[in-house]
This record gives sequence, C-alpha cells and structure tokens, in this order.
Amino acid sequence: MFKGALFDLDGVIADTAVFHFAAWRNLIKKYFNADLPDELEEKTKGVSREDSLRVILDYLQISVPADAFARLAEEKNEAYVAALEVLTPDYILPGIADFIQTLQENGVKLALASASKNGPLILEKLGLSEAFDAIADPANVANGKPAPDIFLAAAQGLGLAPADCIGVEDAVAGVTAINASGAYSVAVGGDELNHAKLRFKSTADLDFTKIKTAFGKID
Ligand code: B16
Ligand code: MG
Repeated sequence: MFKGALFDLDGVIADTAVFHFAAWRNLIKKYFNADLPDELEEKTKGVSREDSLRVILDYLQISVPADAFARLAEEKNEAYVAALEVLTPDYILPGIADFIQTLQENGVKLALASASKNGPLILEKLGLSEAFDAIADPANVANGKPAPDIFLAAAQGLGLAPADCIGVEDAVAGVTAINASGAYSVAVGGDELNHAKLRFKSTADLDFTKIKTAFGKID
C-alpha cells in the first residue's frame, strides 16, 4: 500500500486555470491590445508563471526586455491573487474532499506538488491547509514539470520514498513528471494522459480502492 499522495493543484484540487488565464488575457489586452485564443490556456497549464508568459509572448511574437518581463509577470500575479479572493471550499473539484478524507482514514500522508507559488494561499482559501502534511515550494526546485523535481520535493517533504507514493495530475507534463520521479501516476482527464499508470476521467471518478489494488500489483 502507498503511504503518501502527491497532489497537483490546478485541475486536480480546484480549477484555478480560469483565474490564471483571465489574468493573462486582461494583462495582454492592456499592454499589447491583443486577444489570446482559448487554445493557449492549455499550453499555460502546469507550467510556471514565467514559462506561461514566455509561451504567450512567443505566440504574439513579441519580445520584451528582462525588466518589463518581470513587471508583466508581477502584475499578472497581483491580478490573479486579487481574483482568488472569491475562492471558498465550494471551489474544491467534485470528489476531491471525499478522496482526501478516504486517504486520511487510511493513514496516507498528503503533499502538494504544484508549480504555483500561491499554493499555500489557495489551500487556505479552500479550507484544506490542515489536510496537507507538506507543501513543496516550487521556488526551491531547479526544473519545472515535466522534470520530476517538484514531486521528488513533495515526497521528501513527507519523509517518504517516491516509490511509496502516488501522484495525482491532470496535465501531460505533470504525469510525465510523476513517472520520472518514481511515484505511481494517477491521472484525471482524457486519452492524452494514457502514459499514467492509472487514469480516471474526472476527479469525481477517483476511486481509492481501485488505486490501492492497482498499486498493489506493481512488480
Ligand atoms: P503561480 P499546477 C500551475 O499550477 C498552473 O497550472 C499554471 O497555469 C501556473 O502558471 C503555475 O501553476 C504557476 O502559478 O503564478 O501562482 O506561481 O497545475 O502546477 O498546480
Ligand atoms: Mg494541473
């Protein structure tokens, strides 16, 4: 049986992507009078703030000096954090509160493995701070997802070997990161996540017994 569960945040615990992308859209409209297409949202999921801005500026074929780049990232974050004010436990994705409770009842420790520097604030607003035993700090890891760093840091925060943990993700790069870390990947989403060891269609379908059984069959 696994002893730890390493959670991605955006798309697994709450759908913060809509807040992220709205903040990027408003910023780009304000400074470049450009509209970002919906498909860019997917490309900014699970990647760091700076990498998201790089993706967006590449798409617009705009290059800015380093100080302007830093100011844009900072202003986006201020708008994003302000938008997070509305977050309440009602924003926890379907099935997640029950899944967390089942994990706790079975003695599984929980860690956050999110690319977001706002992870602690978001958990607090969702009323989940107490449920998590560790929060890996993305500011302290060298490489973002798909590199395994944040999942390795999350397992370390629990004092566990990655092989004794499951990782839960909704993004392609995130599943790749879990696999590279040596933890057992559990995905929530579509066929693009078939590189996960186990996949559920949505957070509402997460099934502790199925995960436990599948994990127990690893050679
Ligand atoms: P911040 P995750 C990621 O969260 C988001 O999916 C991504 O859109 C965002 O750029 C990144 O966090 C950084 O967030 O600007 O708050 O530090 O999916 O890794 O939980
Ligand atoms: Mg995610």
